[in-house]
Amino acid sequence: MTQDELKKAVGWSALKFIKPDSYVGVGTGSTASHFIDALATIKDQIKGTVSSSEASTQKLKNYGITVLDCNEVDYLDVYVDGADEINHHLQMIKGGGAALTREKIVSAIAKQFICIVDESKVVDVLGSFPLPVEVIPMARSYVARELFKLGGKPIYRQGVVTDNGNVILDVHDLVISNPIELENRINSIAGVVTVGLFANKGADIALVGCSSGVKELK
Ligand code: ABF
Repeated sequence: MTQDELKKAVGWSALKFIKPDSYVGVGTGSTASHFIDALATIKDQIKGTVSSSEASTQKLKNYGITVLDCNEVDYLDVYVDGADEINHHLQMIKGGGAALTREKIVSAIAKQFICIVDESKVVDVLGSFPLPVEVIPMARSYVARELFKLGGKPIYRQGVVTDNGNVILDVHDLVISNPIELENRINSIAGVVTVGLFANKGADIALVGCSSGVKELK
């Protein structure tokens, strides 16, 4: 199976976690896009969605799926989204699609986070994928210096402005042996909006697309 076929398989397999009359958080990226295709087939069974990006919002609305403002709901029953890397503790690197801030907000209000990935995203140690950090534009150089002190090599993601009007630094060469500690440390740097480490609050279940089928990691 191709990587996209594996992504489609997990995107559709997430439907079994969508209960009637639920509020659904929807992620961003190509795997989440397959989930939206699947969600469209049951759109009349859910109360609505909260989206993690303008791109996903557009796709949801094109299907006629209700998209609610995050401030209209107290919680989400489930959040379904991809990841760039996920370890065996279900901690993740996210943000390759530049949607990490809204993704972390949607994850925060969800009772359950279902991560949908193809097998290439599962790693023993996070960090081979450059760690995205969303930064207030005026603080870009200062934050880069602070990230360098942490042992990383921050690269400015040229030409990218997030849905929130901020910029992204992608931090290379990190070996993330303590994801929670690093998430908290980077969060404390003035000017950082969001770090793409989902470690304090990881996924509850990972659906992993493999050539032998979809496996559940808990
Ligand atoms: C999104 O999923 C982002 O956090 C992450 O970059 C992306 C993975 O992209 P894809 O599913 O296209 O591999 O939630």
